[in-house]
Amino acid sequence: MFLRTAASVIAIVVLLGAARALQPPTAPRTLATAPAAPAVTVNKFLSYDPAAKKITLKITSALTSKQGGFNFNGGSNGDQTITVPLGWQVHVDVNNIDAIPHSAIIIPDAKPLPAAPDQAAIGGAYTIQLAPSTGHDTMDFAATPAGKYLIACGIPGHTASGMYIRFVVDGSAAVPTYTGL
Ligand SMILES: [Cu+2]
Repeated sequence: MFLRTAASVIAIVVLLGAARALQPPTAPRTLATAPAAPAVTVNKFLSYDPAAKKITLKITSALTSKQGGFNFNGGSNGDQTITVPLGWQVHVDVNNIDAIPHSAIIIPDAKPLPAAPDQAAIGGAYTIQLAPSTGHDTMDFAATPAGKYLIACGIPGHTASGMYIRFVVDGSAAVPTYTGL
C-alpha cells in the first residue's frame, strides 16, 4: 500500500513536471490591456468604434409617415446618405414597424432602379422579408468595394416608390458620416 501510494505520488510529480515543461515561457507583459475605446455616436442611427473600425447602423422601415411610409429612418428618394470608410466592418440592425412587409438590400446607385431588388451589391448586405410591425433582421458585411450604393427595399414596387437612401463606401473617408437628417 505504501509503495503504491509512493508510486502514485511520484507519477503525479512527474506528470506535473511534464505539464509545466509543456507550458510556453511567460511572455513579458509590456502592454497593459487597453480599456475598450468608447464608441463614437454620430446620431441616433449611427455609431462606430474607431479602433476596431466597426460601424453600427440602425435602420427602421417607415420610421415616419414621409413618402407614405416608403422610407428608411425617415429618408426617401435618396435624400439621406450614409458614408463609411472602405474596409470597415458594418453591422446593421433593421426593423420594420410598418403595417406592411419591407426589407433592405444594398444595390448599386444606378438608374434604372430595379422593380424588385434581389441582387446585393455587397456580400451579405440584405435582409429577409421583414414581417409587418415586428420584423427584424441584421446585415453584417465588410464595406467593400468602394462605390456608391443604395439601401433599398426589395419588396416589388417599393424602391420605385422612393424607398431608398444612399450608402457610400469611400476610400478617402476617415470616419463614418450620416447626412440628410
Ligand atoms: Cu418596402
